[in-house]
Formats: sequence, structure tokens, C-alpha cells
Amino acid sequence: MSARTAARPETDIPRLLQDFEGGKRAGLARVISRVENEEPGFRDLLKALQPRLGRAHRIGLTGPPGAGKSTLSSALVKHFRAGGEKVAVVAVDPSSPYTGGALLGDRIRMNELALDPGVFIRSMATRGSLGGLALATKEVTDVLDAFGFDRILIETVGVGQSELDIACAADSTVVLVVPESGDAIQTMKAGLMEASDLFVVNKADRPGAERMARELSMMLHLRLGQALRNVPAHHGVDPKRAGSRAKPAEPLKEEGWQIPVLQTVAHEGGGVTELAEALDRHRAWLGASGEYEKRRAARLRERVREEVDRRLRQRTWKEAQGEARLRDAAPALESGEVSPYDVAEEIVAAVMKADWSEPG
Ligand SMILES: Nc1nc2c(ncn2[C@@H]2O[C@H](COP(=O)(O)OP(=O)(O)OP(=O)(O)O)[C@@H](O)[C@H]2O)c(=O)[nH]1
Ligand SMILES: [Mg+2]
Repeated sequence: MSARTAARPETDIPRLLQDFEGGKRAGLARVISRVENEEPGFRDLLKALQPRLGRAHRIGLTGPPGAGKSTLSSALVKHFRAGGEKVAVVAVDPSSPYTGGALLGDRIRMNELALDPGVFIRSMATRGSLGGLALATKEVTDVLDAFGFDRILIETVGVGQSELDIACAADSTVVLVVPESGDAIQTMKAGLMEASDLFVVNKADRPGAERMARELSMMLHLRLGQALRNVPAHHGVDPKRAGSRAKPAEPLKEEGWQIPVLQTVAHEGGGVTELAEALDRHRAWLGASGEYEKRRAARLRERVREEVDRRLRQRTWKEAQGEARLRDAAPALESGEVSPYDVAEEIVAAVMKADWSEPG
């Protein structure tokens, strides 16, 4: 390490790690803040934690606003806690630049859980970080995994692409719908089918839940039929059985995993045990089928891409003063004197000329 490194604020990393490793809550909170805000030294922290990743079961929970995600999360937390497991909840709201009202509501609702030392709850919202919310969420989840939580619930509001990106970074992705969600076809159009490992129709105490669940099962089943047409018979799946129309067989996503469509009444805890059991089955399947390793490998590669993108953005907009250059060029840009392409070229040229010897 150079003398310059020693003068940097990240020299407190060993102490931070010591508190963290000692299982101190305050240490955990400090490491999370450092990582979430991309403060100096956050990469060193993440590097140090790498060898301990992969012990937690990461569960993504996504679905439309008000579907009952937080209520279901709370119910799952209680269930896992009753089994003696340590549980963390990360609530993500990509739509709000600050910790919004909805998340605040969740906090109040989850207060009772938060008093339990075996539970950790964190709300996340965009903070203009150069890596984006999805990356920050994954990194915070890594920190929680390394700290030793057995289960990590990642709740994302909405069903857009960024929510799916976050949910898909989990080991098991649960897509929540409600009877009022509209028709199943609409749900499927949002690309949720590919993303989900489990479907849950929450608010099953309301009319239409049964029908919703049936429609979802049918659609999953139809999709399976299509997928199997390209699967050779020796692949271990019996296309006749799976494609049978007479008896709606359990739908499959991939060989060996049947995407279940469960029903819950989250505020009463109804169906939560069944959901937890299905999650355990999914986790066991991930391990036994080799799917876990496959997804892990894909995730590691993806993390490299995300980090490269972030570093380049950081170089461009912070270190090479891209924003300042853009501001300076704004009048000429607006008057039409220069084109956006000219300005971009100038910024890129500045990035290329910058000193790349010291990591940012
Ligand atoms: N009837 C009924 N109401 C429920 C059920 N689950 C949750 N709710 C209610 O639905 C409302 C929304 O629940 P939340 O858990 O906040 O939903 P959410 O998906 O987290 O909402 P956002 O985070 O705002 O997107 C609350 O008033 C819950 O009490 C259920 O199974 N049945
Ligand atoms: Mg919520």
C-alpha cells in the first residue's frame, strides 16, 4: 500500500470489519451505510466479505403496490424466527428518491419485529448512486449474508424491470398477485413468468382468488407445454404427462422444479407455512439440481459487468468532471452551436486523457 492510500479515510476498514465480525449491530449498520452510499473504502469491505457469501437464503418478493408484500414479509419473518433463524428484510422502493411514506408505514408495522435482535430491517431508496439501486441492493444483501443472516427477504414495490432485476438477484423469487390484479395474462405479459420461482395469490380471503390461481396455473402449464416441445425425450421429463390436458399437472419452470401457485391471507398468517415449505423445497432443488451453481456463476459475471459500468461512470461523471463539462457546454448546446455528440466526444476525450493509475 502506498503512503497515499494510508492517508485516505478507508484506513478505518480493519476496525469496521472487526466490529462487523464481532456480530455487533452497530458494526453491521456502519458497513451497510458505507456500502449503500458508496463511501470511500466500500470496495475493500465488499472484497473482504466475498469468501463468506452464499450461506443465506435470499428470497425476493415482488408485486404490485399494496398487494401485501410487507404484510407477507412480516408473516414470513415471524415464521422463520419461530424456527430460530436470523432474518433480514430489505425493503426497496425504486420510485421514491427518499425513504417514502409507504416504507415509513412498513417500518411502523414492522416495529414489533425490529425489537427482536434476530431481525434486521433496512429500507432502501435511490440516492443518486452511480451504480444504481439494483446494484446497491445486491451489495447490501451481500453484507447481510456475510453477517450471518439465515434468510434475507428483499421486498420490491412494483413490477417494472428494475424491480425484476432486484428480485431476480435472489435465490428464490416470489411474485405476489392479488385477485384485483386483473387477468392472469396481463400479469404474464410483464415478464414475470421468466422471473418467478413461486407465485402467490395473496388476499385469498377476497373473491376471485381461486380463479386467479387457476388461471396462473393454467398459463404456467401452457408455457411448459411449449417449452417441452423442444426437450428430447431422454431429458428425463415425460412430455406426454406434462403436456396432458385432461389433468392439469403441476406446472414446471425448468426440469425438476414445479412453479407452485400458492394462496395466502397474509394479515392472518394463512398459507404462510405452506409458502415457507415451498421456499425450502425450492432452495433444496436449487442445490440438488446444480441450478444454484449455475445462477451463482451468472451472478458473479453480472457483478463484474455492473462494477465495470459503475467505475466507468464514476470516472466520467466525477473524476473527469463530466457534469461540469456538460454544464459549461449547455449554452452552446441549447443554441445549437454544438451538438450533443460534440459534447459527448469532448467528455469521453477527457476521460481517456485522465490518469488511470489510481483506482477511483
Ligand atoms: N384482506 C386482506 N388484506 C390484506 C392481506 N394482506 C395484506 N392486506 C392488507 O393490504 C394492505 C397493503 O398491505 P401491504 O403489506 O402494505 O402491501 P405492500 O405490497 O407491501 O404495499 P406497498 O409496499 O405499498 O407496495 C394492508 O392494509 C394490509 O393489511 C390479505 O391477505 N387479505
Ligand atoms: Mg410494502
